[in-house]
Amino acid sequence: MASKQLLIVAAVLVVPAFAADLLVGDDKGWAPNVDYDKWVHGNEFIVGNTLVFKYAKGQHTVVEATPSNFAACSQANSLRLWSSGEDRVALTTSGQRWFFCGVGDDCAQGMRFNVTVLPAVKLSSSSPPPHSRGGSVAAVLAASAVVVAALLF
Ligand SMILES: [Cu+2]
Repeated sequence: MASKQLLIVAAVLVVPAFAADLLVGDDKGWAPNVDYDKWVHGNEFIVGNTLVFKYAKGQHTVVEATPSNFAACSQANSLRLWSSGEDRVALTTSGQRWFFCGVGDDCAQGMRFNVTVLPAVKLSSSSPPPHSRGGSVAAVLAASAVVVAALLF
């Protein structure tokens, strides 16, 4: 009985390290007048995560663009476009990606950001893990601690 509950707790702690939904802008969502640079710096983007853009459908869009088109807020030759109001963008490969709103002059007003997606954690890797992987490892250790605590008590 108790062990089942604790297994669930452990799973909740472990899963976000590998397949977290990242709500763009947190509680402010995808909207004007949000500091997305700050949001990006406060998050960790790892292969397997999914960006979730939430906004009133019709008021904004999500455009994925090349760096130069991102800099110019240009939708010419955009890579992808989403407009559902709750767009899920899976981060399937490592590297940089660029997003902006394609409605009005929202992009020019700052409704845009770019992210660097890091490779998924490889525990077997022989190279020292970069600083950014610390959070994921900590989550796994925290989950392990919960399991150990469960066994002791
Ligand atoms: Cu917009």
